[in-house]
Amino acid sequence: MKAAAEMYAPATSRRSFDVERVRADFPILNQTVNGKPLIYLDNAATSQKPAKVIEALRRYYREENSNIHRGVHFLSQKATGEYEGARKKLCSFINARSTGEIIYVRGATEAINLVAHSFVQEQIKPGEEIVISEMEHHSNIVPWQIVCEKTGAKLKVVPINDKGEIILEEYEKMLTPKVKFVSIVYISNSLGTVNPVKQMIEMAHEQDIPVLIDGAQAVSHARVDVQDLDCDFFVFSGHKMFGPTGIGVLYGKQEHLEKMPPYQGGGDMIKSVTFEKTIYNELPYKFEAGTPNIAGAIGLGYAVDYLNDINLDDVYIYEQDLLAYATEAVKKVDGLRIIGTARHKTAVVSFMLEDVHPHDIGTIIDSEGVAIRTGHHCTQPVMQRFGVPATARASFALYNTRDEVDALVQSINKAKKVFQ
Ligand code: C6P
Repeated sequence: MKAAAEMYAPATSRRSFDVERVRADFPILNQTVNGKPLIYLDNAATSQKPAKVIEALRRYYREENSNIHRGVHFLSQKATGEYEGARKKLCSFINARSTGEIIYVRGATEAINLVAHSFVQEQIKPGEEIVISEMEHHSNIVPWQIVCEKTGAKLKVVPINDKGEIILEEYEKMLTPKVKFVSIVYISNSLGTVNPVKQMIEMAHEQDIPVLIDGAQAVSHARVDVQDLDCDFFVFSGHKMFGPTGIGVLYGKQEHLEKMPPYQGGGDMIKSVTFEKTIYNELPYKFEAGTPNIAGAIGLGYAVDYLNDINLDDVYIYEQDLLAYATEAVKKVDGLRIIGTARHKTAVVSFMLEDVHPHDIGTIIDSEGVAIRTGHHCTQPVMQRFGVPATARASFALYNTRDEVDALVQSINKAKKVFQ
């Protein structure tokens, strides 16, 4: 079985990564905040958008706006072509088998709810179990609690160790015949841990248990291949991968999607309607009721182009270096404790500074132009696990630099002085 590091290790970088050129693609970075150059380190919450994506949205609304799949007129055909073209790009981006396996949704949250409602809730019986981990985002906890409330199923939680890694022995023990579904995060948004999901999927499949992978924090940091992972479902949000908000993807194996009932009813998800009987549309349209986020999907297609041009293998190598640099730099701040020290991490540094509340750190840091997130990051059980009310979280993306890390450290030191 492969370890997470092997799964993530790309072939050697094909060319050098020019971060200044990358930064020039993101107009928002070129501004001052509170009189200081903006240093945006809140990428796990949402990433910034390259000019290519912004321009695609602008062009769509200025020149192409029209409803899709409904008109024979020029604009409708054009919008439909772009919308479906983006689906093709997404299909090859994650290496799905066909575009029928790519369902447009609002984001990772909606995708998980769709699977909970139309796949798990449909089949699970009282006393049967759903397995998640202790490091899940609320989006990968609450939908399962709702399913359990409605069906009498039970939620089982795999514990994590003090580094913030899933305890695989506990996971293995939990995979009993009672378990009917596993839903696990690929990369933790509050700890940065990269989970060995390929191995975890294999372990679940040995017991015939289907697996959903929450890839919300994965797709902008490393290459994802759903066929290689062999996951049953994979979800992600466009806005965390340099695309627009309000658009995301549910990937599902066709064999599952075919059997699942629609999540919502309405226009476009039907082949024919009479009062006696409605025939549902084929995949993926069966799950896309109503006028969708057309501009969002098109913009997301341009975000995929952007990532393909830039090469995610190079991004991975660059960000690993930046994470190592940032980890060493913040560790030098007296009294700072990093929460989440897994062996395999991506670009997140969550920390506590003595007994200063993270919100206070965030406010001081903001006055220096540095944007981080403070709070529980929608992972309250992680905060409980580490015995903290909240953390300060710096999360990096492909446009961040070592100089920005230095500025972060300076501003943390400033916050420290204020509160001493
Ligand atoms: N995490 C963060 O600041 P949506 O809101 O549907 O786009 O994504 C939800 C979600 C699901 N899974 C993981 C691992 C996530 O990180 C998120 C969103 C943001 O960390 C906002 S809370």
